[in-house]
Amino acid sequence: MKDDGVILIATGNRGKLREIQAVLSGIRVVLKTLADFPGIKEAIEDGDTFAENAAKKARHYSRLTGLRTLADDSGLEVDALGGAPGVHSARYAGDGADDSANNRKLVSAIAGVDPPLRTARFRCAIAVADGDTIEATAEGSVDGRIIDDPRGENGFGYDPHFWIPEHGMTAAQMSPSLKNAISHRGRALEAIRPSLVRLLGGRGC
Ligand code: ITT
Repeated sequence: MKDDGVILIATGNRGKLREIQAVLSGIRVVLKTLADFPGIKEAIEDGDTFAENAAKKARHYSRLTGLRTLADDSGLEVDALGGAPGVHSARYAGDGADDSANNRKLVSAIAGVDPPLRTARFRCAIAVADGDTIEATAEGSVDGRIIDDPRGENGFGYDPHFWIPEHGMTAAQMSPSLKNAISHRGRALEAIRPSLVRLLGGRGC
């Protein structure tokens, strides 16, 4: 039987990891990360949906480590680009692309589209696996618009180009706590929290 007090947060993305750790800090559990497993083989993310990829990652890392594992698959869907970059968000500008290259490609792809038609959303799917068994899943999203000029220094990824009208700022201008309160990831994590607390032996604060 799994050690109920330990969970692996299986992401190689430091921005995601920071946000997940902050939201889960209220649950009394030991959070392991991939840094605890140097050289671990990376999961293949070849699913068509965020939910499929989250489940693939959670199963993959749980099988390899023997730990209960939480994985996040997320990305940006831009309506004027037919939903791109979607599940390819991390590699939009090519394999190994960094955030700046992805953002440059985004801004150039959307050039000439009128502001009212620049609607977009971040989506996040989270899965918790124990070996091959998916024990819990949740999804969250947040709506916004794509702007040409980056604003803000916080967050990661596409945040500086993702304008959230209700807040009058980009996701990169938000404090970490505000972003976690309203973001796709924050919402998915809140939705999965009760299942996590149950799976982890009722160790919620
Ligand atoms: P892991 O698979 O190791 O978790 P990854 O970065 O490859 O890390 P994904 O395949 O889920 O993760 O791709 C997510 C990409 O979507 C991420 O690299 C960003 O480009 C973008 N993204 C997701 N959430 C975001 C957020 O909160 N703010 C900005 N960009 C985000």
